[in-house]
Amino acid sequence: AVWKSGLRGVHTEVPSIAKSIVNHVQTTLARQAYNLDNAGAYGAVAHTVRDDLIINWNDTQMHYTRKAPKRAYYLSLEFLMGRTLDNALLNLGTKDAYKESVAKLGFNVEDLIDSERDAALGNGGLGRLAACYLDSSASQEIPLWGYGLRYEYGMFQQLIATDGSQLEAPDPWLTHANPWEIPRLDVTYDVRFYGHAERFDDKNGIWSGGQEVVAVAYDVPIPGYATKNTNNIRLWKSAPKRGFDLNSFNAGDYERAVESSNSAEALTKVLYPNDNHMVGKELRLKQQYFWTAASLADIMRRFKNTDKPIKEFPDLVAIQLNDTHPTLAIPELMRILVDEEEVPWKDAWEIVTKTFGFTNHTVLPEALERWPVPLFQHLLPRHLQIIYDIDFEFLQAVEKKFPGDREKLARMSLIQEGMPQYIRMANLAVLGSKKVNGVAELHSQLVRTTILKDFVEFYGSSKFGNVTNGVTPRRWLDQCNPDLSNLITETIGVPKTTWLKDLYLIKGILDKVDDETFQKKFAAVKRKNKERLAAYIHSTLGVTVDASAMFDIQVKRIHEYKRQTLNLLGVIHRYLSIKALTPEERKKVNKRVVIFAGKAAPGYYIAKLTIRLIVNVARVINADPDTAEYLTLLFLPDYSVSLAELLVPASDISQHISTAGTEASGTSNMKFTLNGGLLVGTVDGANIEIAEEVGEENVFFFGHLAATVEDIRYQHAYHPVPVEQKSPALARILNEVSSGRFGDAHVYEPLLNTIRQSDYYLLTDDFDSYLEAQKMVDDIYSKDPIGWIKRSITSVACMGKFSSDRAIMEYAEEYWNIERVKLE
Ligand code: 26V
Repeated sequence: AVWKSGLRGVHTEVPSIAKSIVNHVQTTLARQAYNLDNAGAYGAVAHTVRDDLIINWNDTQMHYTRKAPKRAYYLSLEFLMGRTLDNALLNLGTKDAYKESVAKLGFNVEDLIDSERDAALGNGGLGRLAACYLDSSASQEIPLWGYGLRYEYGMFQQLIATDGSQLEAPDPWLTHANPWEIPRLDVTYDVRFYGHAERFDDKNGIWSGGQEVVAVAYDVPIPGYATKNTNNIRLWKSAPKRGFDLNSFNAGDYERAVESSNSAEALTKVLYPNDNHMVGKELRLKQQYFWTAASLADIMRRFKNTDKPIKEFPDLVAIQLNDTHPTLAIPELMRILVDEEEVPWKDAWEIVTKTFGFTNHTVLPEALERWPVPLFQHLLPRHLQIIYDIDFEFLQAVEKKFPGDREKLARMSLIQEGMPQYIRMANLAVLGSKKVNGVAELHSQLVRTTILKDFVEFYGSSKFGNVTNGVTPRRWLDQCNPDLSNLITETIGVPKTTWLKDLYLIKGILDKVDDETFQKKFAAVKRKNKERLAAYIHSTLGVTVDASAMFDIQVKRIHEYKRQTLNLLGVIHRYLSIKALTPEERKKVNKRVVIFAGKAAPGYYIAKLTIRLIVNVARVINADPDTAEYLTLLFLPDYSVSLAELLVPASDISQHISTAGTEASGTSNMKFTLNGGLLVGTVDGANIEIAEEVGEENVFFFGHLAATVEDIRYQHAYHPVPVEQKSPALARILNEVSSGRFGDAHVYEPLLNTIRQSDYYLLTDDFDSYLEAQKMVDDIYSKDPIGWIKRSITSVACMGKFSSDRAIMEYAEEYWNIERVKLE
């Protein structure tokens, strides 16, 4: 294939690959080839692949520069990449050749692949989505770069203590050199903080003094699948502007001498481990400004190299804001244009509002970013002036359109009144953007009718759209489930390199849904994946699970809105029900293995209690000989992208059970369904669109709808009904937990009280409906196994829409107005 054979030496043949590996052992690693361990072999292989990536990277960037097309930039504080080697080999089309070369040298390529550490520069959905979008942009030949931070410590490692509590350990992922990055020590920008700002009558100004920190670029090549196009993620590392303070050094005060250089380096030390929860820390705001300022300076420098007049900036540049985290890019671009480029304010604002797009990923109020004005003023005095100027003009326009509506003005202002005042980043992102979108139909609808309602009335609805999320089928089907991928290829008679880039083509397997031979092969793939997971469970937890049992999986961040507790209470119900049966009756029970995994934010008390309760309930259930054959409950520690790659292909059902209206989209729901696991879910996020595609009869829906949630919360507050009345089954289970049956009764009271008292997430209202859905699952799985397989086949076949290729093309065509630029 063409994309494999670069003119200047992407390694495609076994001898040249082997030669290069040995060469890297001896030179790059400075080691002897004859006593090499797996880690050394991994390093040498990675460096050989890195060479391949760099050749394509260079060719692509040269091609983009020469053609000077409009480019898109994806600004994201998180890129949850996972491992790179396997994906690079797949996308380059060289996996077989490498496998053979590595074998010749006495190693197994799968072992090397598994020895790689995850790049975990993200919390969850938002960061993993960014990683899928980069893969899709390169694969679809869309000229796009990601911009982010090069955190020295990624997402913390999760340990589970003997009492079941989550413990956190740092993730020093860079301690063994990272072969997947290219340091660009010559690409640097100075970024200012603090200091003094002056503003003049034309709304231009000067910002001076304060402290400067240097941003240093590190590039991560992103190969497209079955194309030479290789995109880029540019990650910034902070460094002190001057090595250290020589005066203090000479005076013998060594601590003082390195103080400011340490504080500069602290900026990119660590990823904030909060997901869907805002904490107003100065260091976080510093990270946001450091990253947006460096990225914009870099984008501006690239634009200026084209020698186009500044008003054509939006014809060559589209910048997508991944949530509000990079919203400072809006006042920063204004500052560059007005203060540095001397563009009149009005023209500058026109440029800005043609350049940016804003994606919202949550409507949870506690996740909406607001910064205290005093903190902001101290750190970014000039940007505060600019924000005040934007706000002033905007409020005048609102007043003109809706005269006398003081409350509307107060709601829409960039400044929230109070002591202190706050800056509302979502409002700023809306004002500064050409288009705003949510991440699934229901979510985008909620954005338009709740948090941004006033803005829709003001701007009109055409500014507010939807792009339903997607996932890359390269990692989330071909890499994690090669047997299913091969089965699809042989069944639909279309080459893998075609259907993996046009996922709608997998519909072809529908022809075989009634074919017994195909059903058997399909079921055998699932079984093998479950056995692979069972082996992992045995090796990590020492627990033996029966791969013939139903595997029921809920893996995602631990959060009240995602309702892991609802699942757990359902498991306790199942346990008590089985226990109440006679040994004879038990023989008819559908066997289940229920698996949880996920991290809790270190400061999120209730989420951490949830983990502790899961672990302790598991301890009791798994030790009970009456039920052991029928029910196993597991909490797998340290959930990660790599662990997801093992879990996703092995589910019979997976759970996506957020309170309706709270989960913006979800993306693991797409991954599980694409791999033949059925969904138990609420009518929320992308669950709805998955059901539209695969057929509602193939999804186990339950629970109240988003439209009624507010009314129910009102009832909770003003006409509360005791749990005993609403759901006797639930009341009994809560009492069992309170009675100490699962240990430490008093420890769990705060968690149980969230349900007994305000029950904000409606567990009491949805519990019985949840049990009914689970009963349907049990009935169909145990009584109609063929029917189950057919549902599973049909689901896979209908998942074409959820490729991130579709999503990235929607952004390209409808939001950025950019086209493919193929490297020949
Ligand atoms: C927000 C914040 C708030 C400030 C402090 C730290 C922090 C860190 C991350 C976030 C992002 C929250 C939004 C988020 O992750 N949303 C998820 O986005 C997924 C991709 O669109 C979507 O599938 C999930 O449903 C949604 O929860």
